[in-house]
Amino acid sequence: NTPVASQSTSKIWKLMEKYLPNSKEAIQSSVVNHVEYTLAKTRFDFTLLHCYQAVSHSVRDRLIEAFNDTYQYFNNKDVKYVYYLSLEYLIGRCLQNALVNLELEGQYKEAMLDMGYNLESVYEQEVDPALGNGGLGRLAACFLDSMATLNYPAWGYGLRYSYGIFRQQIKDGYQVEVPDYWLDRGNPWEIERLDVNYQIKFYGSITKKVEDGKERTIWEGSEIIVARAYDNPIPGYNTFNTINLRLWRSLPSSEFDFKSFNQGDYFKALESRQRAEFITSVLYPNDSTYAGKELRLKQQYLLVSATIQDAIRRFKKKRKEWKEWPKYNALQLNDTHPALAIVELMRILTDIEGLEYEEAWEVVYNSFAYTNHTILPEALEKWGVELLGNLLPRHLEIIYNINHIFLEKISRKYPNDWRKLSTLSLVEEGTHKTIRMANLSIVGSHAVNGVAALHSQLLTTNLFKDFYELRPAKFQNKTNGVTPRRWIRCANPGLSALLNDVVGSDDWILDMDILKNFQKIADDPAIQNRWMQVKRQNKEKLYWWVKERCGVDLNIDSLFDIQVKRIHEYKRQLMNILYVIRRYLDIKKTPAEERRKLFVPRSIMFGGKAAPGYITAKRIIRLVNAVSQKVNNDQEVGDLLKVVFLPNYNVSNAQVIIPASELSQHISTAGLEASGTSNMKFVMNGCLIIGTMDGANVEIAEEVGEENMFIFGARVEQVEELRNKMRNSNYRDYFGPRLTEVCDAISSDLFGYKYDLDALLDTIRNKNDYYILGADFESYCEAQQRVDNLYRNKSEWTKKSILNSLRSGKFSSDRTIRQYAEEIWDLEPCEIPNPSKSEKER
Ligand code: GL9
Repeated sequence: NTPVASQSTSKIWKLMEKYLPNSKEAIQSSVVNHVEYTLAKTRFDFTLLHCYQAVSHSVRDRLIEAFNDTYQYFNNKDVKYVYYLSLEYLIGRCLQNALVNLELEGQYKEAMLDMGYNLESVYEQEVDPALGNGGLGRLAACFLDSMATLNYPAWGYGLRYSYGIFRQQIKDGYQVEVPDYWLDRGNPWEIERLDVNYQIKFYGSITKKVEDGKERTIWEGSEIIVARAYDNPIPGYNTFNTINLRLWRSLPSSEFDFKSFNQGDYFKALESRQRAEFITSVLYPNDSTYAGKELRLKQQYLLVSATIQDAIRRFKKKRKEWKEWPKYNALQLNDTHPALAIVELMRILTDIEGLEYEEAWEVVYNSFAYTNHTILPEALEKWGVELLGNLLPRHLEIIYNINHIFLEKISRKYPNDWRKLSTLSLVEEGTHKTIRMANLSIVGSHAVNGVAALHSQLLTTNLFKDFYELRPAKFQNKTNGVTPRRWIRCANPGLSALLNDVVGSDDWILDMDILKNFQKIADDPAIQNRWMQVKRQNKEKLYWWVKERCGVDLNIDSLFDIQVKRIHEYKRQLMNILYVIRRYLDIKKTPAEERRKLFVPRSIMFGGKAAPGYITAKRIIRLVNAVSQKVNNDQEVGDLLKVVFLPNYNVSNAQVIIPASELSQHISTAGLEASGTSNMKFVMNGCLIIGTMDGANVEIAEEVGEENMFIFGARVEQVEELRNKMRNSNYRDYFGPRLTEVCDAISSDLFGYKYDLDALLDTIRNKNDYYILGADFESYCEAQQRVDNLYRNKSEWTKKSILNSLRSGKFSSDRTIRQYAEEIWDLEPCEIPNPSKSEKER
């Protein structure tokens, strides 16, 4: 594998110094080149899909130029890197994003139109890579965009699942999951690195050896596989910097199956190869719940081990001492899923590199940081010691070691405080002994953060209280953010053009805070009109989307009221649909001639996937569809009320749905939504929020003003008391008459599906309304009344919509990433020189 240095290779490098030109002719010829030589297509079998593939390859060429230059430059400058470790990345479609970030969208649009293709329909050919579940995975993707844009030397590391999150179909009102084999048509964006492979070991045994009076541990794995790198260039906006999302794929290792071949069992050898490939085959489709499966632990360890080996190989080239590692490397854990990285680095440093335990711990502790994304107890990862000890025996031993040393310190500080010892311990004792991955992550990291102010505060006062008291300085807040490149510039071109006109440039894309300087336009009738036009065009696009996929004809003038997110009891889609039923019953009770006076026409849309095993969530989808069927076919109601379930909510659908929304629902039980990130996208796109004081909603209210939102419901301090009150009473009392009547209507079989729907209602009726729907319902109805009242005044509504958007600057992920870089990673930007425009346009 050694490169041959000779005259001819230096000729290669000389030739490679040229950059691809970006004139219309040059773009056209590069596209046509790929049609002929990459796709081997002729004019007779050339489809729109092939057009997409050729265009993507031509854009990929440009990305690769920038990509190679970027890491070469970083390397020459001897920079510190941040490694972002995540089991999930929901990057969404790449083509438009790449063109926008390379500032080539205009040129490509023109070049393609000239050849008879509309670029927008080319975009539609791309499959949506969906290697994540929801907010956590999408956050990782927004962070990559911001890290590239802000010129931070960064790497994203994850897994290249063959199957992403399932595709959701709705059959007879039920969710049906269809496997998402997203690589079906190839993936022009990735670069397979045939030469970047690492061995990953599982199972086996450990032996101790004494060498020169020092004990050494040797772990011999009994199953060895290979992780291979697939690189995905992530371009920054308005910079040449392009960073790498490196995804690992599991493959069989050739050494391993020699054994079987020698034994003459050919088919057994093949089977073991397939088992190896299976590891990165499918993303676990759970949102905020821990499943405890061995295959998942294998996935986690594969990511961790391959990434740490890659980072070490890179560091070793620098020929520095190990104690300098934290000066050159920051490792960020996206939740506890990759927490074994802490242990893996400890293992390599002590067992292989021969460092003393304390030296190794300094290196590890000062480079790792951990982000917590939820306080839901069912999400906390706790690996059984049998499972962990069987798959990774040496890692379990190291965890026990870390725990032993940690608990000794604790008992010196708090003698005889058994409660503290047992809550802080990495090990949960009991009949089923487990390792608490959150505790491991906290102990092994120099910084721990929550994802919104309220959430970070709850971590220090509840979930991690004892850790906080031990080391308060370790705990931080980093309020989430979203990238305005994808969520305004790509998703809402109409609004982007309007903002360009208002600001006089597109500087807001890199500095959302400047929008605040233009707040006086909110009162300007001409701007208000244009603002409404943009919203209407976006609503029209969604209108057609809904008509095609759901067969429902919406009234474009009705209020578009949308709740899209994973289906979960704590997010309370159930409360939303119960209110819809309340509204339906009220409309029916009102004399026909008074209805239009009392009710604003509304189109209420739901979207989101339920985890395949989450029965209550699936019943919520069933209820929404049952109500939709009844209400949409009720002639009396007409366009006053339409209810739609939007199938297969994902990133590319979100890019259509969010800009079209006028009212957006973020109504979780106070204290349970760590942050939320779609709330930020909706606000940027001029939607008004109806929501509880939860997660980032609290900070959104601070920024845009409570008077520009519809806030309702119990505050976090009240929730526990309300739960207690309900526990001691009949649901008819804590529901109140309006909600009781709704439940009775469902139980009377008004919507059919009585068995499923009664079971669903029992989750809130039987003195166990944990998410306090009953307690918040009246306040929710009042907030909905305020929505109707305001919507009647188009100008007032539009004014608030404008203010929401102009005041949303805080929620750009650029702000978030700067804070991580300065307050956790200690990382400096490093911008690579942009090859002169003239050179590119040659
Ligand atoms: C989540 C939280 O529930 C969200 O409130 C938060 O905005 C995101 C990003 O920080 O993280 N935590 C979590 O487990 N999920 C979230 O969305 N769920 C998944 O995406 C798996």
